[in-house]
Amino acid sequence: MGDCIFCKIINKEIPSEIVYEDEKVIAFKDVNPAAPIHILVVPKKHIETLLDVSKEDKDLISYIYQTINKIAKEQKFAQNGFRVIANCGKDSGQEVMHIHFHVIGGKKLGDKIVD
Ligand code: DGP
Repeated sequence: MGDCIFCKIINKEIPSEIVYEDEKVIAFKDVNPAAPIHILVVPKKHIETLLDVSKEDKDLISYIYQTINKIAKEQKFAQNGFRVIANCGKDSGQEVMHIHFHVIGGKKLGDKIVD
């Protein structure tokens, strides 16, 4: 959609370090990494927040997790483990209003999910 930064990345109007792409999803390195591995997995369909996910997105959401699985194996961090985070709305600090899944790893992560 017009001003969405992730739509611009999808449309290659803004450069990014893409690690995976197909017709349904794109995955690229987070510009501000929280860990050695920090990849954002993003559906190409513009969905603003997790609250906007509907029944028609059933296959897409499953596909996103299958893609995360594939990337983790290809990039060899599946074995060591990783964390997936999806922020939604104000209290979560969601900055980009296009759903995305943070895939974080490459080190032993803290045992608290939130601080
Ligand atoms: P969230 O708070 O869940 O909305 O996280 C948005 C993430 O997107 C944040 O970790 C930084 C990242 N990000 C924002 N703009 C860009 C960009 O232009 N390029 C890349 N690669 N990442 C971005």
